[in-house]
Amino acid sequence: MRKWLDRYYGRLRTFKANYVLLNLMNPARMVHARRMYRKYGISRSPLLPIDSSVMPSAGTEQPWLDRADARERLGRDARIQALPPDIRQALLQWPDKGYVILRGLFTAAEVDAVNGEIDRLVGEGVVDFNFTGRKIMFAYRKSAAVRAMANDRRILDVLDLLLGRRMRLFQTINFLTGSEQAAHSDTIHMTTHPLGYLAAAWVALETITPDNGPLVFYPGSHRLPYILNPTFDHGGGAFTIGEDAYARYESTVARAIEEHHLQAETFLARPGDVLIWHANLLHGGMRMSTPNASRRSMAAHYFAEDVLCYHELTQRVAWVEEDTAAV
Ligand SMILES: O=C(O)CCC(=O)C(=O)O
Repeated sequence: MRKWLDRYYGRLRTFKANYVLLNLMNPARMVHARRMYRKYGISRSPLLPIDSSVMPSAGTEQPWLDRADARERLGRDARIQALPPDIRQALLQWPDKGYVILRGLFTAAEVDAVNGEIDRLVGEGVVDFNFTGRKIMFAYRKSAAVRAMANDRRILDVLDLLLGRRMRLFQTINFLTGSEQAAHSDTIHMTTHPLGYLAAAWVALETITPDNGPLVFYPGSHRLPYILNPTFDHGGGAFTIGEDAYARYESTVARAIEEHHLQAETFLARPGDVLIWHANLLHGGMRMSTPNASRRSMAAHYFAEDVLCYHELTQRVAWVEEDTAAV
């Protein structure tokens, strides 16, 4: 039954009209998008399908650390100078590498609290795995401990500094095992206008070894051009999203990794370690060499509160809660 529903849901998701209908039925969730459409002069209804091909190009800006002089400006920044040397070093590599590692950010007690909450929520059926069978989406809405970790002020402060705007939580994903997800950039799923105002924080909730499917990432890949709908054959049409659009996207990314000779790194971590990555950093989940090994972790995605967030691949605006710190 579950498999049949998933397949049915999968097909349903290709019809753009469904999203228009869902948007129409959820006016409260469209408030942010409407405000951003006005702000950025996007002259079409936010109910309708959108992707980067219809975004205005005039006057769009880049995050300050994506610009050519990023390294120098960051080095001179007073906030960076005031940080302890290890954190300063970690942050200084952002413009070139596109990631920052913060070791030991969360205590064992904080990690245990989140793990306990996830077990409880899964056990009580309050949250469940999505169609991938590996991801528990939006658990922050159901648990104060998850919410507190995702909205940790130290993470938000780093994100605000790196992106140059006030960042806010959009979504959390909790894992009990590895995702084994192919390399991708978050911007294909959660796109912003202007581009680049998104980042993710990944928290190790147990020891991450080469065997339990660690996060894998490609340092420096964030500097490659964004791979978005106009730059690959996604197979979609006027009324439908390409049924295998994501597989086509993944092949395009795999080719880019090969062409640019990108070298993978893995995030081997202790519980409480955090890796923050750039909107366009290519990353995914390594194969689990021990099948179904436990790999408790949480990915949280954030975007700047005064930009438009939408879903490039499924061509719809994101539904944004007004306050993700207190749901
Ligand atoms: O945790 C993983 O294995 C991958 C996570 C990921 O790709 C993401 O959250 O964007």
